[in-house]
Amino acid sequence: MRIYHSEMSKARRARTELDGGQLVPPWECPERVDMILAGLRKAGFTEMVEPAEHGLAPVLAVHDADYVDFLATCWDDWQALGREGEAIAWIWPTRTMPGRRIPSCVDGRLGHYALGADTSICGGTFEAAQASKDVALSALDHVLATGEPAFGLCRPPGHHAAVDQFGGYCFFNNAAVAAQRALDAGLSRVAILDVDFHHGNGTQQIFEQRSDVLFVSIHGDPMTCFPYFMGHADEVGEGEGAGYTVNYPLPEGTGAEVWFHVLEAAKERIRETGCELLIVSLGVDTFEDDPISAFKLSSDDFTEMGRRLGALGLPTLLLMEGGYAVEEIGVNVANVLSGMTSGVVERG
Ligand code: OKP
Ligand code: ZN
Repeated sequence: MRIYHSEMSKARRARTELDGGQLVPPWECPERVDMILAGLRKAGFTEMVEPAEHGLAPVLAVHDADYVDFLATCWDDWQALGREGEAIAWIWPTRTMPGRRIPSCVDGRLGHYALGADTSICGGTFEAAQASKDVALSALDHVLATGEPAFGLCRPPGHHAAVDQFGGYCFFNNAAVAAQRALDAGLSRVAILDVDFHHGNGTQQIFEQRSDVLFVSIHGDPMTCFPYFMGHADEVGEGEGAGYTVNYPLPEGTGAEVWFHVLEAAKERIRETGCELLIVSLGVDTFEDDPISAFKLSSDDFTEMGRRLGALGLPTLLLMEGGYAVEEIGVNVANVLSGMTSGVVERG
């Protein structure tokens, strides 16, 4: 399987994340990229490819132009104020104080465009986000041209990024950008299956009123898990999109037996909806030793995940999302890819 990745993904090296009342080094670190590449090489994957530049047009097809402009200018605006730390949102329009205008100053704009305080903006963030969507788009081009699966080693991840908000380590929604591009290239319907531990709130928000992208997510119950305010089972899409959003929240502590049972239900929804392309938001933070998540999949379970995903028999684009057990992230990702390329196709 072809692996797309970019050295520019490592241009974002944030120093601070607000976590449990403290500023800690971010869990989402550039070392993840090298550990994944090392794991893939060790598993025998040799075809590593740098992405082609795709520009901002595919990003602007799903994200708001003012939001993209904010990401492009935020760090310079912040630095112009002589600030020492990284740019972190700290006040928001809220239920009792709905913001009706977008502030002009950077602190106000941060509150408007951020969905949480966990993710700081630092130098290199915009460049890394651009590299990440180029990785997704180049991997998509390969899948569309060949029908073969491809892996986009996206970093930073994307599934929390909404039409005009960043957070949860995400800036551009790589899976959404790729899905829209596939539709613009002529496909009629695309499935995005999000297996990251955290609910893909951004992907859901981008597509929840549409029927041309089926969004299916298996994740920690938002009653106790980030991002807390989206991902319940009764969120099923709206208007034209009714029935095209499918959420499977699961309790903390969920292990392989239940998780794979739910995966088969998710696959059935994808089969019956008639999708021409499968995009997998591939977080491996469902791993039992993940430091910020709470499912119990083993490294071997990721091989089984790949086999079961491959059994759908659809052209498949795998895009990296989360995974913070850095020592094991390489083997876990490699196992998904190995499982996918080794499997037998089931009949739908
Ligand atoms: C991103 B992805 C830990 C802080 C959590 C947000 C988690 C973002 C997960 N206490 N920060 O879905 O893997
Ligand atoms: Zn996650």
